[in-house]
Amino acid sequence: MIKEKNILNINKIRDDFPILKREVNGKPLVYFDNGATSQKPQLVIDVINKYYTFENSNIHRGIHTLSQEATNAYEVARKKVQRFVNAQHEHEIIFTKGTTDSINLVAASFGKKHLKKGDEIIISNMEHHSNIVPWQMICEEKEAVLKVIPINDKGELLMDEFKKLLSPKTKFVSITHVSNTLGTINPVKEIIKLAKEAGALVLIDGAQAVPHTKIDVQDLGCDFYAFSGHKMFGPTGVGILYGKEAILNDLPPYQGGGDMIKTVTFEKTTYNELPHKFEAGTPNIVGGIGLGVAIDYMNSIGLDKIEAYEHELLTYATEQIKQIEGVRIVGEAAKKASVLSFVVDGTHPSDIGMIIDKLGVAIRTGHHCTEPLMNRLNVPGTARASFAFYNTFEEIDIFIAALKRAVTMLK
Ligand code: C6P
Repeated sequence: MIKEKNILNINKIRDDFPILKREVNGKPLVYFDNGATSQKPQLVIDVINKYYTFENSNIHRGIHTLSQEATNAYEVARKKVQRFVNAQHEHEIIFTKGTTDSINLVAASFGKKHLKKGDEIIISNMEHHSNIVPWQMICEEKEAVLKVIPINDKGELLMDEFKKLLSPKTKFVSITHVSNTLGTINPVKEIIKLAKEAGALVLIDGAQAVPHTKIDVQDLGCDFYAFSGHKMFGPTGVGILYGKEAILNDLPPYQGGGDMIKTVTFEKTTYNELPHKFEAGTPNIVGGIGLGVAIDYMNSIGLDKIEAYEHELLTYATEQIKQIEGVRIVGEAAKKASVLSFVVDGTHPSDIGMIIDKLGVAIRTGHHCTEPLMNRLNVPGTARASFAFYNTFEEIDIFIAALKRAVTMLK
């Protein structure tokens, strides 16, 4: 039963997202593919337009006014990110291209300096490829071993198995906060505590958590936290790596180039201070600025309200979908974010996706870049509806009606 439909001023919020007014295949768009990327509010679109119209300049390089203004706007955005995740210092916030880039940075840099033959890295069975492949690559190079925390059939981590995997050989634990495919919210605080007791460093992949819940990296106690701007109402091509100051200082740079150096001679290069040491080359300047505006926007709504509202959406959608014969939910963890994955007996997920797209409903189908998870659950793929705070209960009704039609057609 839905307790509160009116946690948010939903009409006002929807007005802020121009794309939500468009039609797809002659029907009003119902956008339930927020896990892949979220839509952008007008404020973010406007700041990108304004930047290229009036302010465009390179940063950290020029003494002229435009360059200083652009540098200032970019560094203000960094401060907003710092406050948003409650990092202790703003130089602990590294701008990257996205979650994938952030994880690659850590795997390559940590691996290069600290990984030796026989060392172990722990990930889980529900990781996105972005949190598997970079670790496989560095393990192969260093002859280290990748260990995997198994899950139960509901899509929850087996914490006892995790404890058994931890040993003095464990050098790093890298785990997703929220599963993009199942919606499972993992007990990351406990994972971090256990990993730290074993002497390992910990990275949390926050790509699917940051858009839905308040993050406090100091409270979590993680060494690294990675996320993407485009899943949290900001632009594509920008993301964040939070890292603890002492640990970032200890790691070697990931890429060489402009901005990450102090001095260069042909004999020797010395590196810049944090955060610039990890930010080689001209960054996605407007991406960073746009991300800052997206953070302002989320703050103006309130993370608590976003979380509560999305919980209601998920509960309602789950109740409704369970009433359709032949539909099976994939991922029934006790704690879930607003992701609803499912399969329909005797049908292929992509057929479902294509039919409901004709009815204006956008969902994602396939393996969701989690092939090892699909193998574990013995499904080729799923259909996935993922909700954001601008979605409505009425849209869920449209989705359910479209899904019923698809199921009838395909049976
Ligand atoms: N998941 C999805 O539809 P990038 O592409 O770097 O912004 O994010 C990668 C990534 C890493 N971790 C998790 C948990 C993710 O969900 C994603 C992106 C999208 O589920 C696209 S595959």
